[in-house]
Amino acid sequence: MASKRQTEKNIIAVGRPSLPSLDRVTAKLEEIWHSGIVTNHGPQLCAFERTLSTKLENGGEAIALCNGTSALMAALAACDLEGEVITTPFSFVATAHAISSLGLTPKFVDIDPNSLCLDPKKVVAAITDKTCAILGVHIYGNPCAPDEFEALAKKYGLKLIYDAAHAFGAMHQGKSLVSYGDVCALSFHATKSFHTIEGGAVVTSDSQISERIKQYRNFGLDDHKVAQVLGINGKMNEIQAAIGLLNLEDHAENTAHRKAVYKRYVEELSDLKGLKIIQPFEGDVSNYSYCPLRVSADFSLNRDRLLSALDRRGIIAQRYFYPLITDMPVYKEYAQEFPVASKASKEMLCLPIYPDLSPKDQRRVIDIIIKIARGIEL
Ligand code: T4K
Repeated sequence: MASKRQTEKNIIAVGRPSLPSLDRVTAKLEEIWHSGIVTNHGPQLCAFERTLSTKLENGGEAIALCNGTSALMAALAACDLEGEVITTPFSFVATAHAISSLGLTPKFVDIDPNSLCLDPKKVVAAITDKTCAILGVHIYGNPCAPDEFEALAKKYGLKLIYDAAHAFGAMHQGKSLVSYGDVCALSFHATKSFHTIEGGAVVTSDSQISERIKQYRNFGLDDHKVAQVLGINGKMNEIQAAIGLLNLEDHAENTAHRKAVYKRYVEELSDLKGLKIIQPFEGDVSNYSYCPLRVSADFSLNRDRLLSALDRRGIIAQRYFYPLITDMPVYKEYAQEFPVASKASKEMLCLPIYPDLSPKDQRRVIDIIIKIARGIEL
């Protein structure tokens, strides 16, 4: 939750939602008010899903839901799974919650040290006859080995589901990241580079999966309003969809601003010993949602002390993701050694990045880090 302090002036937060101008929002609200339809698959939602499906360019269908967690649950439910789902401990806890809340068992596997996503070699070693699916996460919008996992899923007859909460607009080898896997789930939370305030979507090219998702998000009801399967109320309302339509119009421009912010960090911080910004791999296109900085042992402060030093100066970076999911009390039965994930969890720090971050404020962040690196300010 955003603390009171994060809403104070002069605080530089890790992110700020890109908001369409109020006059455009007002025009949309007037449309909605005149229609009298505020939820349950109204005209805004239909227009949003249509535009989104075209924009994502994967030839599949985008189905909007009320948030990314419901989208993940819907994606898993639509695959009709039973048994163990292999996933990463280095993610937001919603990844594991979606698995557990459907009565499936998460099986956590360590990550790759470069991508910080699930490591395909370690996944192979973890597959058993109980495994039904792999749930990879495109951490910070970087691809979770899509080609390797597609091959693995085919070889072992597993479903491949992607948590693409961070991946809207990101590309791998010329293809949208949402094209990979049987189904993938996006988050459109306000902290994401594209958002609907709260919201999410499932993207799939499999028509059977998409029909199941539509039923799941609407209490499991069929066209005669009779529940055929277990479902939830996962519907996105008309105001969320309208904000989505407006934000889609602004998305390219917002991404260009994010990219400029990201590039300035790379230019200014890359030479500092012990600091490394995670950069897109060759052939990948980032959405610049995050600016993930690795603070290794040869930096003058450890990650947590750097976090506090920034915080004391009004800069709120975030430890995405600390603690590991398997170190949280709710998942304590799965606690074990994940050396690569554990190191990442202690070293990664996401720096402020958003389209409206002014060059002056970014300068403040950069100057403090440079001074700390030189031992001038601690
Ligand atoms: N899978 C993955 C991999 C995910 O990362 C997430 C969500 C999900 C699944 C589930 O999707 P959703 O069900 O959430 O759609 C945030 C978000 O709440 C969460 O959506 C997100 N991941 C997670 C990584 O981060 P916090 O706790 O970091 O947010 P908070 O409130 O501290 O906000 C961060 C900064 O943004 C603050 O410093 C202030 C600023 N802010 C925030 C909000 C909400 C604003 O300026 N305005 C705002 O309205 O969790």
